[in-house]
Amino acid sequence: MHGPSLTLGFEMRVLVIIPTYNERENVLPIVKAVLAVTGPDVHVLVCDDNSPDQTAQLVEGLMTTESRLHLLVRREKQGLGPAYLAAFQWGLECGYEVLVEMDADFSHRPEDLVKILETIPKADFVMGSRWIPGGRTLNWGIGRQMLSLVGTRYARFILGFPVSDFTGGFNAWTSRVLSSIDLPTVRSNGYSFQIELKYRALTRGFKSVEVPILFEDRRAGQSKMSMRIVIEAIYRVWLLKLKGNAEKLKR
Ligand SMILES: Nc1nc2c(ncn2[C@@H]2O[C@H](COP(=O)(O)OP(=O)(O)OP(=O)(O)O)[C@@H](O)[C@H]2O)c(=O)[nH]1
Ligand SMILES: [Mg+2]
Repeated sequence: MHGPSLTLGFEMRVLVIIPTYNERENVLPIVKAVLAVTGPDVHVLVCDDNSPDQTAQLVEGLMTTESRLHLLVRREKQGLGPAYLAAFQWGLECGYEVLVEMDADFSHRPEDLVKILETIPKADFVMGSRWIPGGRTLNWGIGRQMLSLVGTRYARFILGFPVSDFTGGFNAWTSRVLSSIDLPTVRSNGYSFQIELKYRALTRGFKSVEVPILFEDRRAGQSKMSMRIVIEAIYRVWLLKLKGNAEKLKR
């Protein structure tokens, strides 16, 4: 269904992290799709916030036959940022060399995961982008498209790095980036989490590449997008900029 399995032209232990909150319709199909397009060096970690819809129990069921699948369950829903921080820490402690962020709802396509992983040898981190030639969104209303585009332009203008999709959440990070950007001090929760990680990596001089992706609106399950997430992104970008300026002055 998703084309040939990925044979990476390099040996690296890869962990694809899928955060979930009430994703019972999506979780097993997305995990199986990722495992199907990748080889033995690529593992999956589902990071669930104790979803009341039993998402984690479904994953546990598949783990009995799938050794490349792992599960991290947290006590309660705390937002995307804290879930990723816990998952990154888990992955780094286990010695994975590439850690990928990927949504459960099929907005991030397994075929684009292959493209992103093939690009990782050329960079310290790779960003999936909806807003470069070859990238696009599908079935997203004009409101969501404008929000995403305006959000990314806003972050780019204030932070001053030429990133085309600052809020995008389909990214691959080498362990050398994640171990040097002081993850325990990251406070962002929603979209601004993606902006903050990218900004921290870029200000430390890490090399990035953007890969075009097709982002399709979720087919099943409930959206967790909220006005709170948007407002957080608006003010966090300024906090990041002010902190960045203060650090420059100290040097
Ligand atoms: N562990 C955890 N996962 C979360 C949380 N919030 C969202 N997620 C997951 O993070 C991924 C992205 O969230 P989405 O709800 O798809 O956010 P979005 O793509 O901006 O919006 P929609 O697709 O419209 O819902 C999905 O896999 C969610 O299940 C959370 O608080 N904890
Ligand atoms: Mg989504």
